[in-house]
Amino acid sequence: MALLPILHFPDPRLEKVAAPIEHVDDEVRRLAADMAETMYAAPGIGLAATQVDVHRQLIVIDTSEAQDQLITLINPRLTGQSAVTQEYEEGCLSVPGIYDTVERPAEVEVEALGLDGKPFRMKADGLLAVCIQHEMDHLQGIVFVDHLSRLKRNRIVSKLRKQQKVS
Ligand code: K1U
Ligand code: ZN
Repeated sequence: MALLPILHFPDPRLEKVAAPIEHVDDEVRRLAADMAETMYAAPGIGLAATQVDVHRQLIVIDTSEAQDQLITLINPRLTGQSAVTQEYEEGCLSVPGIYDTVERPAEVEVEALGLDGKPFRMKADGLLAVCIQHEMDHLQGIVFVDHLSRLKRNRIVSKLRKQQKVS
């Protein structure tokens, strides 16, 4: 297994739209394992392939306290969402040190392929619903700061560009 480098906003590669995975093979399972290792090491509760510069529809998530409930979603598709919304202060491994509130549907239903290549459905609420939507956004080239006002987003871009110049 290997730790993968994570792209940092505003890297334009974070704006790429991920392609569906046609075959769930050993290469995909290895990428999923490397992404899980990278997520746990960061530490984080989710990671999308886009963030490690692989533009394929693959997400890993673990929102459990003990970090022992890994969920892998391949080609995830939103099949339902609640009208009721929730606000959550989100963070992102690609936007280090920045946290801000995003409003999203409180409950979602998702269909995806598992590591065995078989389709499954899951319902989520609370933090898991937030994280699924945040990671699915990454696969569409959307970062959580894109949900903030233009003013806030521009301030974050300037701050991170300055930090990236000195580091
Ligand atoms: O997409 C990512 O970069 C992962 C991101 C997921 C996320 C967090 C919060 C709301 C929505 C989505 C993170 O994991 S940021 C780090 C983080 O939240 C965390 C780190 C250690 C322990 C607990 C949480
Ligand atoms: Zn993120």
